[in-house]
Amino acid sequence: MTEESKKSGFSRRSVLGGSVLAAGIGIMGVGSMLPQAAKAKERNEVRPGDLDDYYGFWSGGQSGEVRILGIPSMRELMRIPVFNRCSATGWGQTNESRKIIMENMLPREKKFWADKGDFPMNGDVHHPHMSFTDGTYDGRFIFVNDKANTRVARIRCDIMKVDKMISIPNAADIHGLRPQKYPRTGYVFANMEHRVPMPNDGSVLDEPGKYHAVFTAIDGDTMKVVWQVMVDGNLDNTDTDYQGKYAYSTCYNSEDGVNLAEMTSSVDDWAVVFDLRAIEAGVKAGDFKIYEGDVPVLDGRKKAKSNYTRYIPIPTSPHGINTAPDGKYVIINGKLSPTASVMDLRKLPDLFKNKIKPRDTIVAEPQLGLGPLHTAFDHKGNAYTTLFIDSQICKWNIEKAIQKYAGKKVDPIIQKLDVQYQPGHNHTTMGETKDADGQWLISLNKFSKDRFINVGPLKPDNDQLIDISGDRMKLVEDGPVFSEPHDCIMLPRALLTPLNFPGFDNPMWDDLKAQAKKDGFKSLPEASGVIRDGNKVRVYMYSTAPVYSLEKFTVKEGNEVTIIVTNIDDIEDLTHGFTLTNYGIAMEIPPQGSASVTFKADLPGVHWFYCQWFCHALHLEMRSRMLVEPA
Ligand code: CUK
Ligand code: CUA
Repeated sequence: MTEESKKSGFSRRSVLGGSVLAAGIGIMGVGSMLPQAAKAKERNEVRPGDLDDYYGFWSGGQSGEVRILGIPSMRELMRIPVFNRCSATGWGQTNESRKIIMENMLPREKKFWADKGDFPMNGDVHHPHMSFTDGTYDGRFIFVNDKANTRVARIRCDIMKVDKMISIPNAADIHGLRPQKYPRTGYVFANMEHRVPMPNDGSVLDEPGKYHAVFTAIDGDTMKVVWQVMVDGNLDNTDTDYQGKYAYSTCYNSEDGVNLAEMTSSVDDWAVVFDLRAIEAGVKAGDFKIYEGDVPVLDGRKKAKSNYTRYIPIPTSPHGINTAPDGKYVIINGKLSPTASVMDLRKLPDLFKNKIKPRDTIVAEPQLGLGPLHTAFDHKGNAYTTLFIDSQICKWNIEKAIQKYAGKKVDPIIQKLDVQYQPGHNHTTMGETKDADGQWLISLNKFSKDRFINVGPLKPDNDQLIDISGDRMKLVEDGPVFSEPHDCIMLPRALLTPLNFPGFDNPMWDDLKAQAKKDGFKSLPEASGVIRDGNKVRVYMYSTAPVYSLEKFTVKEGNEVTIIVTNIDDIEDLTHGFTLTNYGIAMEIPPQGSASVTFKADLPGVHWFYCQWFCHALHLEMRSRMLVEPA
């Protein structure tokens, strides 16, 4: 309680709670006389059995995962393990997931991880973005960054599983991430935030001039890094245009500092603009150096005076950078400055021809409030900016902000809405595509404080749903979430048609299919039996509710055992599992799919394995035995 509220005997909470309670009693008084169905449906209400209008894909922050939500219900529908180890599905333990996670690690990482359990089991996902075709979502992939371990992963949207994961060379972490919007993705751009010496071999500590950041372009189809550009300062967030010509990133720490005082000493930082055609031409012309991983690194630093980059001064420490759906404007959010800077994309060709000065590309700089972090858009030319320090969303009009900057007496601010509390990202339905529809806005708030019953020192974040279909923003729902979604995207459900069966043609099982053939089986779904190959034992079985095809099998202590389970049930929603008791092993086997796991049989005795996904009235009986004979 604040001093003032103590005196009055009211806290903000008790006042709010009181009014909600009073309103509730009022409704109950009337409601008790009316049949339940007569109550009008709220616009965000999704009644039992009804389906949501939108898919939401949420980053999972330091949980390392991605989550699928239904909007507007805010129900969490599914989790997609990405950079985390998943107890339920075996992600990070099955041979198939381990191959995806490890095959594109850098040689130095493979060496570092070889004796430590093979790969990092954590991640920090900030930015989930779908692939685009012609300026709008195409439903193929979702790309995510791992700030913690310098990785980028790709989720296949037909089966909602990761199919590629890569480490970014010459970088120390990956923060901002965006796919190219036009003509298609194409490039996926990834920002390195924390500058390190290059090469980072331990010989340099306090020589900031030797620290660098790189801007990375990944081919979204092959998931190979195609080029990098070295820049001054560090790189925070990034976005792309609707013409396929430019990408741009915010930069704080233009001072090249290595501590807080140094990083925030200058009044100006900048946005860096990348000219994609010039960079491609530079790669072709051989104007690059190779440091790590055979990736051409071009010099886009100021002193190189190249045509690859331009640096646009922005008040200190800008953060989010968001292209408006009209394809004309980019909003650069001030963070430490109470302003947002509006960059006009149509001025970039002249900037690169040096016909205008960098600041000439800025056509508005409205005062929005304290701590502008990210901006979302509707289809009517309005912007919605999160104000972290003010705990508000500011709705403002871009054209009016431009008119005001030009000297007209207009007020671009339309409304400020309190959110609870301290918003980071926000996002509108389809708001990062040319098809923004102005229906819903999500405010991803970093603190929930008193909004939910207390669950201890670690409290959920609060993702709030805001109805933006009318003239005024209206807060309609609180959504508690586990740490710590940074960002999300929302798209109409008609844009996605996920499969009910992954299908055996999924390349994920190519290795298993080939091995099953070699082991003499007609096909993977028909494989059942034990193959002994020296110290290696491969145990094939299929599962069909409620049994595994093997009732028991025997191995010797010390054998390297690979279990290959194929789920031949062809009923949707009929997942089986394989949990090997006291061996720390569990995996999901999707209908019409396989999974495999390898372990050392070093614990003699009878060990039951059972199915952990409820699949049948006799699900509890779905279990068999492994006998490990002592050596
Ligand atoms: S960042 Cu977290 S609030 Cu990593 Cu996109 Cu701005
Ligand atoms: Cu199969 Cu439970």
